[in-house]
Amino acid sequence: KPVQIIGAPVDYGANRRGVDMGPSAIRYAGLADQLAAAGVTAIDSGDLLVPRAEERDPETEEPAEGKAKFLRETADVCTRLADGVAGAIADESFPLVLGGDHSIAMGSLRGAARNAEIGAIWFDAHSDFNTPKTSPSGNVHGMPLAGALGVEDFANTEWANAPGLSEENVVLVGLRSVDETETEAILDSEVTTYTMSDIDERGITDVVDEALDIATDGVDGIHVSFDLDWLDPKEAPGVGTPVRGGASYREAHSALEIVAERDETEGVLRSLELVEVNPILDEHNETAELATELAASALGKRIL
Ligand code: DIR
Ligand code: MN
Ligand code: MN
Ligand code: MN
Repeated sequence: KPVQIIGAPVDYGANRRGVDMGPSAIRYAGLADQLAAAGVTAIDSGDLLVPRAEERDPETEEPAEGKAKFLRETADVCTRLADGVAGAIADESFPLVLGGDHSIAMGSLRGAARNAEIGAIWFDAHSDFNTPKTSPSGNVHGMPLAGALGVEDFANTEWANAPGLSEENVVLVGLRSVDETETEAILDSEVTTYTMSDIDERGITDVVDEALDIATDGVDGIHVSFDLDWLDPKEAPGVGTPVRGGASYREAHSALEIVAERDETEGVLRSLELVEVNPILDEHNETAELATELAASALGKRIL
């Protein structure tokens, strides 16, 4: 299956800080070569057109209550991204979405879930389970999982909801920064969570194996959403909200190699996204480089 690269140069989800340059940085870091090394054919469909944040008013009329900066703009991009992802799948290619901040995951998930039941694995330091009402920051990159699942005030936000995605098939891996406002919603939901402590105790292979069992149970395929801040900031300094104590370089590769192995035997992987690479905060583009390597691991690159 050919891979279709879709760039989403979005930085509405947090205060403008350079994450919109992520797709360029990842391509510049050698994505095409890495994908070739993984033995996959790639078509690059370029970047979605994203209006400059500076030319937009971050205030938005909806939602009636709460705060979510650039929600209108996010809705517009996510709607087009959903079409792109669904279109790639309909064309029998594999969507590889490059962020941009994590708000774009609502578009990816909605697209991947079009005419399908899907699961999702969320590799992230954060749970991204805030809503406009609960968010302490108003940054939409802290909300996409709640949006896709239609949690609380997102219940009727059609552009954000992915009806084919059920909570029972959603797994968060490697949590270490959860807002108080998110905790109750997560515990009230049917999603499965693994914190960094779970990885410490059980090891990455065991955790990811179990995450795959849960995410793939009874669905047509899974979406893997990979926030680069899942890794420890020593490995991935080029992210907007680094949190100490993250996954190591080897754990990250191992996690995605396990995903690739499961995909080889069971064909479970439906779409993949890599988000939150910020070249302005990075050191010599190393986080973007890491993203290219991780894409290759997820898509089946092997040492021998
Ligand atoms: C925080 C940060 N929980 C918020 N979220 C981040 O703003 O809602 N998600 N950084 O990736
Ligand atoms: Mn995130
Ligand atoms: Mn994060
Ligand atoms: Mn984020």
